[in-house]
Amino acid sequence: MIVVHTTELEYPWGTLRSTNASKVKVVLEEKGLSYRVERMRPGDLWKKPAEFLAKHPLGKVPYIEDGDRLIYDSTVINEYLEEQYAVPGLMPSAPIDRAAARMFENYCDEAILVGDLPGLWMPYWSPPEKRDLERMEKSRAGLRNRALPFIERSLGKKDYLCGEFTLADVGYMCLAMVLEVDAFDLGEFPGAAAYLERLRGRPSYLAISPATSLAESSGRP
Ligand SMILES: N[C@@H](CCC(=O)N[C@@H](CS)C(=O)NCC(=O)O)C(=O)O
Repeated sequence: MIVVHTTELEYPWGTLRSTNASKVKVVLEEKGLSYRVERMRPGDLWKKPAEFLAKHPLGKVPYIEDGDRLIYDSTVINEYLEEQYAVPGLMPSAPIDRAAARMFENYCDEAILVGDLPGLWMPYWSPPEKRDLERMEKSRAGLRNRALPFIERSLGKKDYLCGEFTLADVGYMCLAMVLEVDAFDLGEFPGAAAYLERLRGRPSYLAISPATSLAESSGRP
């Protein structure tokens, strides 16, 4: 059984999860693999005790253990899962289409998960009175100026970024998760709104949905 190491906590405003680790949970669910979630205390994520650094040299989540194999970095893990557990396949077959899927994933990692999303997401790990509202508003503006027009443009009339659901869409499911907690107004972006709702409708989203408790999202047998 695969073990996913991550950080997840329940709050009155929903269950919050590491965005990068959520990418991995979605792929494990999409592939129907058996896995178990091991949750690290957020304090350890920042203090980086030696036993944690021994597993992930950067002291980040996610990392997975698949038997005696240890793999870190959500993109690397998902590529590993795709190659090791090939059915159902989550990548297009032609090299140029595979490159397109990787570019969409790279955009999500850099412009969203590292770029504009943390400023909106991190404050939710604190009570409302301790949140930096200015930082949150700046992040929302960043998403409106960059990622959301990109999604709108890239989708065109397609249901998913590469036509069918692929690894390209997985990171955007984490955007869907954060914007659900934030009740973000997507009125200006009807294509992106429909896309994010489509992603929320996939059964794999239940493993990362803010409405799913920790007890209900600890893995699959
Ligand atoms: N590129 C890495 C990024 C991992 C990452 O930044 N994870 C966050 C949680 S979502 C983390 O562990 N942050 C703690 C830190 O940066 O020290 C991946 O995709 O796995």
